[in-house]
Amino acid sequence: MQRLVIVSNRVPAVRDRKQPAGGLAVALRAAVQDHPCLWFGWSGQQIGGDGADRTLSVDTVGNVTYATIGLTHKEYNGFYQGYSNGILWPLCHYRAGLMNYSRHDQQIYASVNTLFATRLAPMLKPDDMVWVHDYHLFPLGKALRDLKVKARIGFFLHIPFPPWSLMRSLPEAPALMRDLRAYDVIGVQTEDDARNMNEAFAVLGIPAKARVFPIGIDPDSFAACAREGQSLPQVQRLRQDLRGLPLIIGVDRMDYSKGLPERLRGYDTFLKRYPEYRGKVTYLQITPVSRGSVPEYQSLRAELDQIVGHINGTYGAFDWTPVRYLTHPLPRELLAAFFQLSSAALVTPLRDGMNLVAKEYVAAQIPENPGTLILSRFAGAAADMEDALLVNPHDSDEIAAALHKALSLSGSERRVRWERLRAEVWRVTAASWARSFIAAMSEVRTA
Ligand code: ADQ
Repeated sequence: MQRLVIVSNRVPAVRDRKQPAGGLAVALRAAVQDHPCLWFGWSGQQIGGDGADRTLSVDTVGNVTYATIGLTHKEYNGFYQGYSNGILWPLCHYRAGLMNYSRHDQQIYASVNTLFATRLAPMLKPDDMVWVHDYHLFPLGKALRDLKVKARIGFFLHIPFPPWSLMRSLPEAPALMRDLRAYDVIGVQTEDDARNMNEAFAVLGIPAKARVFPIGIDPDSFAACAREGQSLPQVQRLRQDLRGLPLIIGVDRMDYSKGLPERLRGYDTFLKRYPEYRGKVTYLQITPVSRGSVPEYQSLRAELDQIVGHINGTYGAFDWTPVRYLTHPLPRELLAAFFQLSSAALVTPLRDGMNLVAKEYVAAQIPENPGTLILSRFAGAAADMEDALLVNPHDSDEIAAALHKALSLSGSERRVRWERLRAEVWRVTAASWARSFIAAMSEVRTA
C-alpha cells in the first residue's frame, strides 16, 4: 500500500500520538489509520543558535512515523509569528489592514519552507503521496520539486482564500500563485474559496486547479463525548447553577477572525431590546488565549475584557451574571457536554475557513431537546448548514433577533432544523474529507 506523507506546521505532540487530541490530528485519524504514514513538521520547540546542527527527531507509534525538527528563535518569529500569523492569516481572512507586512519575514518564511523540503526530500519515495497542509507551507511543493521530488504532492488550505483584488496586496502574491503550480491537487473548503483561487490563477494565466473538499468532524466520537460528559461533576454543577434557565454558549480560540467583540455587542443589544431575558438567561463564552504575543491579539483581549465588564456591570445583579467568560481551554468531554446542556450556540466568525465548532455543536445535541445553532454567513460551514439561524456577524441587531428566535422556537421546529443539520454533519465528516482528498491524489498519474 502506498505511503501517505503528511506535512503540517504543527505535528501532534508526543503525549497525543497514541490518542490524537484535536484539530488536524482528529481530522486525519481515519487517513492515518488506512495507510502507512510519515508525518513531518515542526516539533513546536524553539532551539538556540542558528539551527546549523538541528537534529531530526523520529518517533514511531503504530503505523505512523513522526519526524520533526525545531525552529530557531529567528525562524519562529519570522516564519511562524511574522509571515504566517501576522501577514497571511489576516490577509486570508479578508483583513489586509491588520497585516504587518515585512520583507524580512517573507525571506524567513521562504527559507523555512526550503528547510522543510531539504529535510523531508531524502525521506521520500517516488510512489509516496505527499499531503501538505495550510498557509504556513504554500511554497513547500515547489521547494520539493526543485529538489527533484517526483512523488504526487497535494495541498489543502484550511483557511479562506480571498478574492484576487485583496490577495494581490501581498507583494509576492503572484510568485505564491506560481509556486502552487507544483501541486498535483489543490483543495480548499468552499466554492467561494475555489472561485477566488481559480480567479487568481486565471489572472496569471495559470490553469485553474483549486477544488472543494469540505472538512468535517468525527461526529460519532463527539456525540459519545457529549453523552459520557453528562456525568462529569462540572456538568452537574452547571446544570444546578442554571436552575432551569437557558444557556447560550460560545467556544472559540481568541482570534479576531471569530467575531467576538461583535458577538458580545449582539448579546448586549439582545439584553437591551428584550429586557424580559434579563436574569433569565446565561451566556457562557469559552475563549482560550491564542497567539498571545502578537499585538493584535493582545488588543483583542483588552477589548473583550472591556465589553464583558461593560455588559456585566450594566445588566448584572447580585445573583445574576449575564456573561460568564473563560480564557482557558476545557477538555473535549466537558465542552461537548456543555454543548448538549445549552439551548443555543453563537458561532459568529467574521470569516472562517470552515468552523468545526458549528459541526461539533450539532453532533452534541440529542433528539429530545436539541439546541439551536446561530451561525455566521461567513463561516465556510454555512454553505451546507442553512438550517442554522444564519446571521451577519457584524449586525448586532440581527444577532439579538436570532437569539430571541432561538430561545422562542418550538420543540418541533428545533427538531426539524436539527435533524437536517445532523444529516449534513454525518454526511461530510473528517473521514470522508480525508478519503476524498486521498482519492483525488491517487488519481493523479505519476511521471
Ligand atoms: P480553527 O481556526 O482553530 O481551525 P475551528 O474549525 O473552529 O477553528 O476548530 C477549533 C477546534 O478547537 C475545535 O475542535 C474546537 O472544539 C476546539 N476548541 C475551540 N475552543 C476550545 C476551548 N475553549 N477548549 C477546548 N477546545 C476548543 C482552522 C480554520 C477553520 C477550519 C479548521 C479545520 O481556521 O476554519 O474549520 O482549521 O480545517
